[in-house]
Amino acid sequence: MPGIVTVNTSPYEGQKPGTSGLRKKVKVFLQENYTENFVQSILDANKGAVAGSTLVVGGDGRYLVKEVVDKIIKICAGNGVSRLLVGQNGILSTPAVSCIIRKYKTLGGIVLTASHNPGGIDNDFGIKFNCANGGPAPDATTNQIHALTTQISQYKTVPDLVCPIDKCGVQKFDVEGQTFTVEVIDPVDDYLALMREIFDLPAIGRLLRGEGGRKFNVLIDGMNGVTGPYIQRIFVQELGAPPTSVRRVTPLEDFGGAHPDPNLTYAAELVEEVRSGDYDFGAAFDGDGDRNMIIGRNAFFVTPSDSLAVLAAGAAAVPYFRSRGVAGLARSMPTAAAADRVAKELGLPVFEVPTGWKYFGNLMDAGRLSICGEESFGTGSDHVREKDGIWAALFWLQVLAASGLSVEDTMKEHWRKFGRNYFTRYDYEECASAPCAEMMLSLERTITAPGFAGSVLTGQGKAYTVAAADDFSYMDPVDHSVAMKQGLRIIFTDGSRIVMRLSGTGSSGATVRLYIDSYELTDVLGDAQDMLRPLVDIALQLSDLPRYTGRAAPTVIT
Ligand code: VG1
Ligand code: CO
Repeated sequence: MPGIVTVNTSPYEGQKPGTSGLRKKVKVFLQENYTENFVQSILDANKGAVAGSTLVVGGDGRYLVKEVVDKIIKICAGNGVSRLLVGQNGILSTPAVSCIIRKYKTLGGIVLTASHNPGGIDNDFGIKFNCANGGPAPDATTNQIHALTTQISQYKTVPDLVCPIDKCGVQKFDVEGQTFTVEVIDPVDDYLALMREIFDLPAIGRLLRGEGGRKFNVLIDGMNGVTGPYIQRIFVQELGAPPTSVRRVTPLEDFGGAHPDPNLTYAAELVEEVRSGDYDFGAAFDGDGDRNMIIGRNAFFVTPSDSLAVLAAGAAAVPYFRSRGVAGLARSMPTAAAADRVAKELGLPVFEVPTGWKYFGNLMDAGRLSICGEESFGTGSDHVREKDGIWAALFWLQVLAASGLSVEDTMKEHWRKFGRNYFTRYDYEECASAPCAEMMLSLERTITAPGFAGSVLTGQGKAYTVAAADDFSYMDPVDHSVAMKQGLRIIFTDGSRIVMRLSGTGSSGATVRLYIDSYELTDVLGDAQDMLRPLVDIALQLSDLPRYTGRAAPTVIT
């Protein structure tokens, strides 16, 4: 009979969850008790509720996931958790974890992922706690977890408990007289069941198989991340798309060396294949399956902010929204305001929240928000409490099946009706931290100085008048919690915006994100980079970014 052992430990600095969980280099997590400390702190933050509870555990298949699942099983056993639902081989996409937490009404879940960050022994790992609503823990909880990591002196574990996770099934253990159950579950079953409830999958299947005249060729790219098994099951087995319509569908510990971030830079392989092949639709997802990139024939690119707006406008094509209606829309602050125009047309409320999916949860739980998104390739709804890549691709296909249009024509129709929010994001990845912090401070001083509002800024000969500028702060309309310092923004009188913030998901150094959003009512077919160059110029001059970062060009342009 395996027994509980109390292990003495001491705190590590810096176990502070960022935008979405604790993300560090694998080697940091490999330090003695580093992972154990954080997991014990998660459980301690739920004190009182842990004994007798059920938790979900799974991750994106990256290096270290299996080892950490094993540690979590042992620590949960040591802390009186009564049941764990664990994805087979440790595999569960982030939206699937959210789905399973909600379906089985568990206390929460532990997600092992660094999402879009590269994997492998020299790259990143991450641990995130999701609450009973299925969503990422709110700031109050992550702050509490962090506080506990600074004081931890012991953790409890059951070192002799042996629990293989390579086969589905129920395993029961007697831990000092209490039954501890580990249920290894199929990673896809529950998620697929939910997709069947939400969508008219047979209609999407007919489109993909070319029944009814119109053959629609898709190419779905798992980027060697967690979505592989989901893509196989849903697109090939369930919808009957040919096996050639999927690629990179085996989860690999290092993502095959890929940077599993679905954007034009890191998903260039997919873009090239769709551009040169006979494809009507391409989609790629990130390492943990919550992000999506959508492209059309000839690799026509859909900006995530536009994707949110198109899906919101087309929600009636989806049985889930037809029967429940749409209560409201939301986007993160840096996301272009295209969805706001749809909300206006449909008479719906629209919420602007800080960056990070955790800020949508309360609104969804309160029944005020149905569909939301972020410019960072995140789209989702209240079917779970995470963004959901495969759901977004199915949503697009449902809309296209109903309209009979191509991706490009759908987008152009949308712009003709609503006007277009041109959007671009420049990422300067892994810069030195100190000068970036200094740059942000200096920019904040500039834009909050008296007289800045009302001033005229010029880039490439085009003049813009500043209407307002601030460091974005947000009060949650449901629980009135406040999040401060969520990004510097300059809003011009024509509605154009410049936003600058530092990333909260990197594992080392600083990543600067510069977002530009500008609205045109009729001039909707221009090139985004051309249209936005004047505002980019203004942003670079004002922030002095090239000098502070030493970078003449961004790492990624979206
Ligand atoms: C980024 C994105 C943000 C997203 C977050 C988590 O955060 O900007 O919109 O919610 O990643 O996505 P940051 O702080 O680096 O800008 V995921 O797919 O990494 O969980
Ligand atoms: Co992700």
